[in-house]
Amino acid sequence: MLLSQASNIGKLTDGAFMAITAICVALFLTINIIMLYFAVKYRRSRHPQSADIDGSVLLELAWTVIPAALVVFMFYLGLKGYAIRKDAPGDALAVNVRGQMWSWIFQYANGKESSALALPLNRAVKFNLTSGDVIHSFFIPAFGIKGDVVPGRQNTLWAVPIEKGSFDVFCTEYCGAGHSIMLSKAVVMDEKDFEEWYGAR
Ligand SMILES: [Cu+2]
Repeated sequence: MLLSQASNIGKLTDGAFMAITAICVALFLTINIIMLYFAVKYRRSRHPQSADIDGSVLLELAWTVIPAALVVFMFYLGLKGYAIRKDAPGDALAVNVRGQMWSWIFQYANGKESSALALPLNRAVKFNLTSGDVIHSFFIPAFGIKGDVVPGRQNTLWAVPIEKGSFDVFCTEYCGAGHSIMLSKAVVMDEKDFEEWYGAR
């Protein structure tokens, strides 16, 4: 799935991705159309003698300042999304995500453990990422979130699931022979169903 709209963060990620893609497409078309135009206009049959050009301050400023501003704008889009990812709401449901060769274990505040990630709909979830051995990476494409799972430190991510369903969970850091089977599911359910699941030990 190209779009990651099953969480609030995914919508932001997709927004930034689409904006950057639109800028790239616009630049690609502009540059190629101008190039074709000049290639035709100044073809050899009409301009057998080439001319010396001394440069143009205005043009040089334009092609320096405009791309620089675009780069800064794209950086800003990325930074904004990155900064938001670091600040989970205070009332977020905490889930410890433990990566190990080659499976995921999800631990909840009441001590419940699961190999699948059960989540309530429309409630913020904070993921505390820890590793039992080597470096892994926790990735839920449908949520638009991904974080390194590093031994000896705890990284965090958060998201609000906004769509019910079952979504793929991957490890995206090569971590050994079983890396490709290091899979799980994030199952987003109604609050009531989640409470039932959470309460059953
Ligand atoms: Cu892994």
